[in-house]
Amino acid sequence: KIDRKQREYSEAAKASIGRKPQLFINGEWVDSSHDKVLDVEDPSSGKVIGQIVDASNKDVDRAVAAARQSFDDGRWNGLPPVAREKIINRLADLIEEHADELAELEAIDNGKPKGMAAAIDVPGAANHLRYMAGWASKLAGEVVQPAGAPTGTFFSYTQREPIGVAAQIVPWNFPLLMGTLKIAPALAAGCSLILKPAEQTSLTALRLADLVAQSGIPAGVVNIITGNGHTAGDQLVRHPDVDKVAFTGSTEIGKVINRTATETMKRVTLELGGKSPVIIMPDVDPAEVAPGTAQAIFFNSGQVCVAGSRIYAHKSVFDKVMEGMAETAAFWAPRASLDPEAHMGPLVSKEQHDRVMGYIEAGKRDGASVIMGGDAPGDDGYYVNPTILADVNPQMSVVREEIFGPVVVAQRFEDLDEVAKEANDTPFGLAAGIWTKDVAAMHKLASKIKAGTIWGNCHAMIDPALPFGGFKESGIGREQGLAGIEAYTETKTVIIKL
Ligand code: TXE
Repeated sequence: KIDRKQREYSEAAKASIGRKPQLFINGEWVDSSHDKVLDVEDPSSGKVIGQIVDASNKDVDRAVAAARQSFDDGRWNGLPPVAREKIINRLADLIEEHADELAELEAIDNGKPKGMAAAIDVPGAANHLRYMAGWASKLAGEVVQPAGAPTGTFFSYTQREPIGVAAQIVPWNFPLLMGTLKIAPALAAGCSLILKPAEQTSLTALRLADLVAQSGIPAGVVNIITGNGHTAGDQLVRHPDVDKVAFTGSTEIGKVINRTATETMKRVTLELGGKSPVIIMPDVDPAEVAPGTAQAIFFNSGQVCVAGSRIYAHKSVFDKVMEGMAETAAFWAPRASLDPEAHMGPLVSKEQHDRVMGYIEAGKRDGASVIMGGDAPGDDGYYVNPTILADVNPQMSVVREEIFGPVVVAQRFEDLDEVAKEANDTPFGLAAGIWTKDVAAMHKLASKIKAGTIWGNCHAMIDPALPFGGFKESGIGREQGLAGIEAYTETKTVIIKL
């Protein structure tokens, strides 16, 4: 049962939560043009704890104008790259200096355990900034010999230039991490930007704005505005002075954004939903594998785009893997996010809670059997017990659709060629996990699975240096690595006749 005593906030968290609803535009905290606000909820208790601005179209225009001006006058992209690198690293230092406060705020706002936020989200945010800061001074074009002209008759080269103003729209599952993951390459490339966090989880992005102001990033380069997606988000995507849109969220909204952005030919990167398969081969030790495949789905309450939500275990190890996963139930039992014992918190919102419970009920109705969980603790927060459904078939909604909760569907397989087909039988293509000691089988299967990232004997190992993105309906483009910063540049070719 949920320990209600573990819900006391620190003074620093109270100060952040109680701040006046404002927007961070042109290096300053400003009031909205209207008085519409959105409630901030603590999903561990279901209580409203504060308010944020629901930005108006005028607010969005103001933020875009600030970004545009800061880009056009070169106050950031005109700096020597090493100067940008130093300032981005300073922002990473500030995040590390405020690590405990940011982890607590994230836990309160999103519901994830504070220990997880402290171990994953906050250091990850600093790492993404540091990694991309280094690219600022290393981005370069190349000298290219024209194929149809004799050597020495033309001198031609390419150069990488920042795209301009980027609108960055992020979801609620890793609010601070997603926000910094988006701003890091944009800043390193020399872009100016407007970041819009999700309406459910804006507190750490607002605190990040304070740190941006202290970091030495010039005013107007980073603007952070809160508000609804279908209003403020949509206005950002439509705005003619925005050159690029970077979005992480649902495939449904990704399609809408892609269509809207195309009208003004904006550059677009989209990181969307997934239904990632986890394939467990016959040679594994089930006792070793089960904690890893449990973590693949239950980490962050399953609210992870790459969550290992479809298990395909070879029939010879299926039962043992299921037993091993069921033994992790106590470890993953949901607790309040500030409970030091928590490994899994509530879901982010009532909407998400009801959505996930709706899928579980649909699975049961369709004939799935419940190996573990399948219910909710019934507290006033948005908790769902970690759930494993078996006896499912490929037509069921629990197998086909992204649930985005602590719910995994488990199936047996016999034939290796068949399992690749089953794993690929999805509109998504974000990630996959393969568990085996057989190196050749691992590589063969890795080449057959249509997904942007394949993990072997691990899951959700995400790193700033490794390109990340989706095949099929899981997205467009890549974030992180060199590809991640190149996505914030245009290539210019210069050809000079000698
Ligand atoms: O996502 P939305 P929601 C999936 C997951 C989840 C489902 C619904 O399956 O259950 O989506 O979540 C902004 N123009 N993922 O409804 O709506 C919005 O304000 C511009 C997977 O919360 O996609 C928020 O900042 N922006 C995913 C962001 O988009 C718009 C993570 C995400 O919200 C907009 C989140 C519009 N018209 C959900 N409408 C992942 N890939 O990790 C909304 N937004």
